Amino acid sequence: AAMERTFIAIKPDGVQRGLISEIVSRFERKGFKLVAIKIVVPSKGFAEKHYHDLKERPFFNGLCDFLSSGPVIAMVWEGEGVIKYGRKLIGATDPQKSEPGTIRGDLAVVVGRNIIHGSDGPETAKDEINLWFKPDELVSYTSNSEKWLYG
Ligand code: YYY
Ligand code: MG
Repeated sequence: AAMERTFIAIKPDGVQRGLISEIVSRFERKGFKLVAIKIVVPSKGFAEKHYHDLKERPFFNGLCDFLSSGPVIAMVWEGEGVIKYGRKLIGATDPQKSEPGTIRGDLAVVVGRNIIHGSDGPETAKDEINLWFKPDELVSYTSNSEKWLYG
């Protein structure tokens, strides 16, 4: 896979439970590069935009209420294969089914409080990055580790 970017968000439960550094650390230690980060309380309408694909699902309203209930850490991570591998680091949607070693497997218990969001493909990654960030909030830089990570 080529160098790509994905949108990752720590939801209000992850923030309130003091898991920001734990989650950032897992992406950072893997070798992915942080290119944007901010803390924001999304409005209900903004949450509905973010989750628009799920608007017919019975949990949609509760999900959007929850995402907009407090501070969220919005991030963009860059790296080879980061969209797909980011989802692997996160684990299955339902923490009861997430493997140990994954973020949700290690740190969450129920699907309605699964602490983290990650884009599920190249198209959603592009759309979500554009929804949450202005272009000038993304920082392009060369990490000193790059030559050791990629050879
Ligand atoms: O991408 P991911 O977060 O793993 O799952 P989605 O199917 O996109 O659902 C988004 C979000 O909705 C999920 O993280 C929790 C919530 N949810 C739920 O509350 N109940 C479900 N049965 C399915 C999803
Ligand atoms: Mg999803």
